[in-house]
Parts: sequence; structure tokens; C-alpha cells
Amino acid sequence: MKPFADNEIAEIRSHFPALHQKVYGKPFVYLDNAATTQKPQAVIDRLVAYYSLENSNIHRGVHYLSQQATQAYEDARQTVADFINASAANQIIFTKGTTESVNLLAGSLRQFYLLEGDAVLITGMEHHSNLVPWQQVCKQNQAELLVAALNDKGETDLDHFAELLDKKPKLAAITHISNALGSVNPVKEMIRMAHEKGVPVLVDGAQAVAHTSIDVQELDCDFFVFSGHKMFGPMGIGVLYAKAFWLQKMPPWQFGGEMVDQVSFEETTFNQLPFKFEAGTPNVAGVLGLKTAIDFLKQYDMEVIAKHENQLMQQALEKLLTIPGMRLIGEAENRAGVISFVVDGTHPSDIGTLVDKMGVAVRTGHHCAQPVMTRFDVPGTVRASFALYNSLADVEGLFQAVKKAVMMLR
Ligand code: C6P
Repeated sequence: MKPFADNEIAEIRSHFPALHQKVYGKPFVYLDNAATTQKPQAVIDRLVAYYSLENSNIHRGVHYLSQQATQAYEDARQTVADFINASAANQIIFTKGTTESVNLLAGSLRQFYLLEGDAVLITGMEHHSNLVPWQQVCKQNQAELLVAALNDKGETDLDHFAELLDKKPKLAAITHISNALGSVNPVKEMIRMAHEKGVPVLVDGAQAVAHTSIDVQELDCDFFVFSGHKMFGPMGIGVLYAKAFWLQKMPPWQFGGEMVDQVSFEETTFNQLPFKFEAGTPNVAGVLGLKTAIDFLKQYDMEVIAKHENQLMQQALEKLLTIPGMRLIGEAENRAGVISFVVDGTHPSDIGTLVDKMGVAVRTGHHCAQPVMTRFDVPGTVRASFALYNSLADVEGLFQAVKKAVMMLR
């Protein structure tokens, strides 16, 4: 399967208005896709259409607009379920994003499942969003947080992961793709290993959904979380997928309107799935925008997207490594479109600031993964992250800007 041809990239880019602006008078090179992706016009239009003509509260109204919006919202739930191959739409819970999805899960499991003397297993490459909630649950409930070590390439040490599974943690919470290193965890294998020991698995798919196809049934993960804004959708919308067994057992995390069935001053019974976990007025526009983003993404073959991003990454690596003092942080055999680096004698944030003035957007710092920075003994890195609309010209723009910035700083 071939990566995108130049004319295909041009066609893809034509959908993204943000990519066609100038920044400081320079052509805009956007390589901060791991933080958030730009939005296609169709997603922007969907938000405008909802607020222009369809705005109404859902599941509550008998009037026309409310019924239309309710139908569109529930159709979107089905689209999300199909996108990750969940077996039923009621296994899709809408949240604000990956962070809220993990907090929902942690807030629910801590009430009945993660108790004193238990353990939660994570890897050393987790984003704070899939670390701090588990750390805090462990602290609150006198449980233990187990951390599978990373090797020098930035891969999870699977022998150590297996050793820690022998301690019988109650949950393994692992990222699919590291936002700080680009390492792709062999999640299917890790889930198989965990299940062999009877350990359920949460996969943080925040960096995966826009770059690789996801089939939660094939992965057999118990939980899967992601954010809309990292896959061309709006901000403020995300998903928690869980196997039905868990959703039925889990108590609600937040209380309020819509998640209830019968309420008296003495007692409350809760609504059926998935509404039990969606208290209050939801982000309807966000959900509709997410559906449009998925429809947009579905026009392209995920394998071609992955191949394209990989090709860009390889070309960028080749060029960047010619810069004296360049040091990659994260050199996993299996990696996705993220390059994290430091350059001897320079500070990452200085490079980031200088390349920004040349029109190149990258992220610098610890990328909300401070333990990863500690592991590699760096204060932070410069991170370039790719998406389907990036081009060879972006790679060249990055290379020239970093080279110039390094010369200026030395
Ligand atoms: N990483 C980055 O620049 P939210 O913020 O809830 O949409 O996603 C949190 C999150 C969870 N897991 C992983 C692997 C992530 O990469 C992120 C978000 C952004 O790398 C913002 S810190």
C-alpha cells in the first residue's frame, strides 16, 4: 500500500483552513498534532449548523428541535461504536476527553473495585492523565501503583510488565502510543498477557485513534479512551468505551439530571446505559462534530495514513540527525509519527520559540509526561508530531527552522 501522492495531500489539505494561513508572514508548518489536530471545514460547519438551526437540549424535549438533536446525538454514538468496532452503542460514554474518561473510570472503580491492598499497573510512558488518577486512587484507598519500566529505546520492558502482572494487579492502564516518545506499545500482546493473569486492561488511545485503526473487540481491551480533538474533531468531547460487563457493574461517577430514573428525597435509582454515566446537559455540538470528524477520517485508509505519517517521520529523522548534537529521545522499533529530541548545548524551549518565529509549530517541554523526562534525564524535549495532512514541505520547513535555530543558539 502506497503513502499519499502529492495531489492527494493537496486535496486533504484543502479541507483545513488553518493550514493555509501565514504565521509571522511565513507559510504555516503545523507539527503539533499530538497536542491537537486542526479541524476540517466540515467539522467547523457542523458546529455552526447545530448552533444556528438545531440548538436544543436532548433526551428531554417533546419539541421538534429536541427530537432532531436527540436523534443526531444517538446516531453519532452509533458512528463512534462502529468506528472502534464496539459491539453496542451503549458501550460508548461521551465525556469531555481522554482525561475525563480516565477520571470517570478511576472515580467509579475506586468505589467498589480498587480497594485497600490492591494494585494498579501502568507503564513508565504514561501521560499524566493515565497516571495521576490511578496514583491518587491508590493513595486514597491504600493500594499500590506498579510501574513497568522503559528500556533505553523508550519501549515498555515486557519482561518487567510480566513480572508485575504476577503481583496480580486489579487493573493494567497502558497507553497505546506514547505522546512523548512516539513508542507504540504492543497493546494486543500486553492485553493477552494481562488477561492470562485475569487482569482487565484500560488502553489510553488518545494518540492512536487518528493514526491507526482500532478494533476494541479484536484488541479485547476492557476499556478504551480517547479525545475528539486529537482526531480532527472539536475540543471538549471524548469517549470512554467499556465492555458491557463493567458498565453494568460500575456505579455512576457524577450525579445530576438525565442519569437518574426515579428520584425521591430518600432514594434515587439510576438510568440505563449509557445515560447512567452522562449526568447533565452533554456537549451535543461536540458529539455531532465528532461524528463529522469520523466521517471525514473514514474517507481515507488508516493503513495509508500510517504509512504516510511514517514516511514523513523517517524523512524528518534522516534530516534532523545531520544536525550536530541532535539526540533523539525515544527510538522504539515500533513508533508512530512523533519525533522527540534535544540538541546538546541548547534548551528545548529556546528551539521551540525560535522555530515558531519561522512559522513552525512544535511543542516543547515535558508533554505532560514528567516521569518520561526523568527516565531520560532531560528537562524536556522538542516534539514534532505528524498528521495525515502534513507534507514533505513541512518536513523540510521543520529541518531548516531547527537547523537555523540551533545555529543561532550556539
Ligand atoms: N496529550 C500532548 O500534547 P486530553 O487532554 O484529555 O484530550 O488528553 C490527555 C492525554 C492522554 N493521553 C495521552 C497519551 C495524551 O497524549 C493526552 C494529551 C497532549 O501530548 C496534551 S498534554
